[in-house]
Amino acid sequence: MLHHDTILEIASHFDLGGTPVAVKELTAGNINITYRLDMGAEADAPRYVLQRINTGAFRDPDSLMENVRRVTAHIRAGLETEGVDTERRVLHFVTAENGTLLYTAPAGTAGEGAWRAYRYVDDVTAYDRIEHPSTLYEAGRGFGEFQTRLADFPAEVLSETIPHFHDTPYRYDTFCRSVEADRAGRAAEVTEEIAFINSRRELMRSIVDRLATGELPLRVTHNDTKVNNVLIDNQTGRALCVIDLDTVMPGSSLYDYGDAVRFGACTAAEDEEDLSKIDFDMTLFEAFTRGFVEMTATNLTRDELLLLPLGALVLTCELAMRFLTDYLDGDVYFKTRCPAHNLVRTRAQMQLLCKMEEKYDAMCAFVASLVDGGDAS
Ligand code: GN1
Ligand code: MG
Repeated sequence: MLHHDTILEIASHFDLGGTPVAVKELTAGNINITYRLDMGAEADAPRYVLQRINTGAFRDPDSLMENVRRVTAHIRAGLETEGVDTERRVLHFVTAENGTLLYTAPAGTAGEGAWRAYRYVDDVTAYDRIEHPSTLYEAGRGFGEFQTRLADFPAEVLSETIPHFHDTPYRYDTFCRSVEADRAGRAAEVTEEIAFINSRRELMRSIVDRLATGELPLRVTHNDTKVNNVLIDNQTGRALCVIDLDTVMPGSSLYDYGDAVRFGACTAAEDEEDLSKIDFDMTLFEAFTRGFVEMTATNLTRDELLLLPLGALVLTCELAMRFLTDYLDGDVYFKTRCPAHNLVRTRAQMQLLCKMEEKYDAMCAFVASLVDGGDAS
């Protein structure tokens, strides 16, 4: 964690209406560095999130914040039209002294880099593991609603914050180059994992190829839908607000659905070492799917809905490959807690993918039953 004084100095460049009395690091993300700022000891004192954008991953933070500004404004406007109180239903970013949503701390200073702040949403949980199907159902509704709210957002105004983010064949080429370069000298110890990825090469083309032919439409999507990116109200148990908007870009609905199911219906953590604990839970899968389809059925095409389970397979394989690529590159992208962390993550995603492959027909049958029973067209 950065020094307390450094964080307070960074915070002083934002219009927070005072000086924080407490700072806490929030460690759930794998990319950005995140702190919660408490503006007073009282329970109802305002709180903020202060976050340093990882500019190794996001090369152009100004364009990124412009995307975020537009997307949150669009969602806010939609909620207002419906007469909904927007306070806890969309992120509210705070203006910095330069009038933008970004403060850039000078190079060479302790806090150097691009910072942003937003109002902390109180009395909510961002679940790392969801065990109750009813909560996962809500997460499905939350991401489905997000997708639907952006259905009329003009995709052409969005910058690509990470080019080729879910361009899985492109990532496969990058992976092959990393195997070849073997920069960290680790390729010889992971031949089985490399072979596993190579054997799924065709699978990894299956969304991008369908986008290219038009079989799947290009939409504005979130692209990073781990279930801890939807805030669940502690009082009502309902999904309130989708967070982590850095990768909102044109993409496929299968990415959002697939990544959420990958994370949410797994019986263990993303970096579980004991592979016997990793399974794909059909009850959780069904709950998420029910919520997501309920909120998107009038928006997505019938073919798209029927193909949703493919998203879970592709995104799980893609992430196994991304973790393995980072392991081969010497851990330069994802935050890691130990040298084997990316390899442990790779193996966990491989195990999960095998479990999904076993259950794939059942997954498709469930989605088909929802689509046939509903009003999707
Ligand atoms: C990263 O930072 P976080 O945890 O929200 C990554 C996602 C991965 C995820 C795996 C910009 O997300 O793509 O699925 O880790 N985000 C980026 O845990 O690469
Ligand atoms: Mg993220």
